[in-house]
Amino acid sequence: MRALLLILALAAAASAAQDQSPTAKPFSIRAHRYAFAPARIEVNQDDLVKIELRTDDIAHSLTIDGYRIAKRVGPGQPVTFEFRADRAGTFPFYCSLQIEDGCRQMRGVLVVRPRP
Ligand SMILES: [Cu+2]
Repeated sequence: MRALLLILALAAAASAAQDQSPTAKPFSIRAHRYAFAPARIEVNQDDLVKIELRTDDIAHSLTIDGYRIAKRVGPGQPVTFEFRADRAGTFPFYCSLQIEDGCRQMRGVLVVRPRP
């Protein structure tokens, strides 16, 4: 009897967790000399953000200090990464690989809309 109650409790917890599961938000971002496309991504707080980053020219990075993210990408070697947008706000991102001066101009912004 106790085992049955435990199973019911676990099932209820699992379905509750599923109800609250955030929407996965996929983005494809291309880094190139000297910009990101798109340069602005908008998500809702707690979304699971999935970014596929690629470049066709030289190595770049996508660095979001506010989320402690720094991903390097090389030509022909796309990288995919995920993070939970758990803090609302406007977070600049940039290319931290400044092999070429132009990379200093590579700027973008992550906007995380606060949950209602
Ligand atoms: Cu760059």
